Amino acid sequence: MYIFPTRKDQAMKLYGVPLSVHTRKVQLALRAKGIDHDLNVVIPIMPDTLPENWARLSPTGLIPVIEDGDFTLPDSGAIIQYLDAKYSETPVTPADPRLRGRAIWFEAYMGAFFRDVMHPLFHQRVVAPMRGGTPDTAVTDNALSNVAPRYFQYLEGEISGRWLVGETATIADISVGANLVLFHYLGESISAGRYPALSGYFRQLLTTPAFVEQLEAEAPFTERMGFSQAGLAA
Ligand SMILES: N[C@@H](CCC(=O)N[C@@H](CS)C(=O)NCC(=O)O)C(=O)O
Repeated sequence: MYIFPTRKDQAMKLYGVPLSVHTRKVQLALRAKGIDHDLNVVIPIMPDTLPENWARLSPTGLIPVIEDGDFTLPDSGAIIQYLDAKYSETPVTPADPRLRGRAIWFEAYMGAFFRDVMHPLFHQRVVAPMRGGTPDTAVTDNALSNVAPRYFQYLEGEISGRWLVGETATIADISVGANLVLFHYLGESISAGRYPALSGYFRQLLTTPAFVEQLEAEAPFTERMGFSQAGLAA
């Protein structure tokens, strides 16, 4: 029997923002593992949101970072490995060597998807207007028409069941889902005609308790920022 850790009195501190893919990744892992956390909103492009000791907390300046008692750690991948080692009774990284290798591979693959698709889209559609500029549609068109389809086609061929790897939710699913939520916030969607397996898999992922809880928790913030969850509705 699993004893789920609930530590309201000493909740882990997470620095990040709900709109961020990598903050969402850590939040989804925490929720899947049943671990409480307090989110401290830090938006790297807004200097007045940065804690005084930010340079020490985040050597790259990126979010997320956790503070667990006197221990701090940046980087979603490192944080999830830490959480899996500390709360090993509810793993999101499989123990089986092949499944483990594949789960970590998909996490890395979605890191590349973030770099090649989500980052340019987010930068053009959100950051540029915040800075008084206009989105460069050549960049967004390229990301959507030439780059994203390669990633989606690959994922389409890898999905054969409810979970991307093995018989339970893993960091692979968390990584795909965390990215695709932002993809939808930005007004895009996964074509069910072109990618039926990926689209169905993602829809099912959204019904899992960790995703339901996460979307509910981030809604007030993302709605205030003008993003809608309508495209994520069943
Ligand atoms: N490898 C890092 C990537 C973190 C990352 O790219 N964070 C983004 C938000 S999702 C960020 O901090 N962007 C702010 C910036 O680029 O200044 C991780 O997995 O945590």
